[in-house]
Amino acid sequence: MRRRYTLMMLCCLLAIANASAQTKTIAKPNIVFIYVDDLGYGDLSCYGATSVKTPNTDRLAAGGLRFTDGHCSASTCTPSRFAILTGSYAFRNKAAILPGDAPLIINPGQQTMPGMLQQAGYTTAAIGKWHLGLGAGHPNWNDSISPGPREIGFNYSFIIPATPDRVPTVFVEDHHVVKLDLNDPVSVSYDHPIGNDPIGLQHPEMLKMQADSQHSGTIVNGVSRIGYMSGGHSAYWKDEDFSEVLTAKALHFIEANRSQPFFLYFALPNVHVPRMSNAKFVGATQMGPRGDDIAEMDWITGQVMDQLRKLNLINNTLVIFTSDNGPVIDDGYADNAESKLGKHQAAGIYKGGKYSAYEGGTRVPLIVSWPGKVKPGVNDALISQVDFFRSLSALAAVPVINSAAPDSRDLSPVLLGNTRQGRTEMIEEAFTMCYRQGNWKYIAPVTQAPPSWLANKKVPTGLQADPQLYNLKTDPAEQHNLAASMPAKTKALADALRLEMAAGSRK
Ligand code: NG6
Ligand code: CA
Repeated sequence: MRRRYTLMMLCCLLAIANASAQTKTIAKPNIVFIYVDDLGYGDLSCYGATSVKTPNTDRLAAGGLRFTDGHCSASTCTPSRFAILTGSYAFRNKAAILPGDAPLIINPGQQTMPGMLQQAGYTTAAIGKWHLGLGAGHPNWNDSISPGPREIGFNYSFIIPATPDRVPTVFVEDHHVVKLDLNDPVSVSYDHPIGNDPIGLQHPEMLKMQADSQHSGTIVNGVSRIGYMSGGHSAYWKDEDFSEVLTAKALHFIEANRSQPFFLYFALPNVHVPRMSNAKFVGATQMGPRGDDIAEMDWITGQVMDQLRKLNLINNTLVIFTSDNGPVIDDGYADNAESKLGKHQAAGIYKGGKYSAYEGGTRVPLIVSWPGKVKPGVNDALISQVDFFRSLSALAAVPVINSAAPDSRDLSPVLLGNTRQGRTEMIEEAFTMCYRQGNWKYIAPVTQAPPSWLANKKVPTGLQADPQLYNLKTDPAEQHNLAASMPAKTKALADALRLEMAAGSRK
């Protein structure tokens, strides 16, 4: 009797141990998030590009799941990044493109995606472009810079504070500017020139590429930037070294954390302006610096995948590859991107691109891979990056606290390729609000004047005084505005958008 009881207990214990071992392997994949900057729907060969070859990204897509209706939440960077990390649409926080000395726009008290994973035992890192603000605004770059990534859930950070075209042109590692000499302190201003360094407006002869007036501030590495900066010369980055410096940091983080669950948020500066690839990639394509920067981006992706393979982590790592907004060809620097574009369609068949309310603004490449878990193929489900928060929480079996991630939906079955049933509706932001409902797309009339520099962009922005309605099934390129002929449908979508904006709903 006693023996039978012991045997029963032993079986029970074994069953429990087995179950928990299983939850461990299933529940805590490493997560590597490769976030490319300004990469358009048509910029990869696996999405139809022929003027540039992206073999590493194509391989990721071939072994994983490639989405055809995946969206960043906005057609510019800061809002999209805010939405990913908080699970909240950016308009709820009025998050817009930030200057390089803006305050951190994510509240350290709120649950964030990295914070949630950290609570579940993940080691987390943000490497690459940040652009979500630092400190309380106008931080002292010569001191400890806080709050920043470390205060919102990242164990480690090595960042470009804003964008490659904005000062300060220095890396910040955790709380400090890298290689700073305190005898030559950094100051930053976005209102008026400071210090003695030349500025582009006055010294165009010193420039590697000419720039528009907004990009004509302090010259660093032969390129004039947005904003003014003095000091910090020993800490200046060299744009051509971005790929090597950042990739080395990412590979090191993966190796150092190989034996425990990790989350790597790897935000590449490619293919944002100024496009200054490493010499290894200059001339890699016929498209000039923008094409070469795509080739370099593909190499970086290959390096990350090779590292995962080499360390035998590939089967236990969920890789998500996507972009923060649609493509832009001329974004302020004379880099021949327009003249060398040829037949390349950076947004594929879609209209518009970065800054645009049309599909080209937010429909971006989205590839997910996790061998053995994600069913390979192509998926046309509607999915937004704002959904990663709750989807990852489900995949990693980590609870989201109630008030967090109000706009995020758990679409983990979609990410795993188990269903094509994604969102039925979705908000898109682009200096106005857009609303998808199935194949219908509504673009609200503009209510506020967009930034004046937007008027110089060649990209169709979709910003109009009248409402727009498109049927993406029959008119994916948004050529026929049906708002006037379908007033009831237009009103229904406008009302649904207003309701969702007012509610902050989670369905
Ligand atoms: C714009 C800049 C553009 C780019 C963008 C941010 C001008 C005229 N243009 O304001 O060059 O920096 O902001 O890009 O200033 S993003 O990908 O980070 O959203
Ligand atoms: Ca961007």
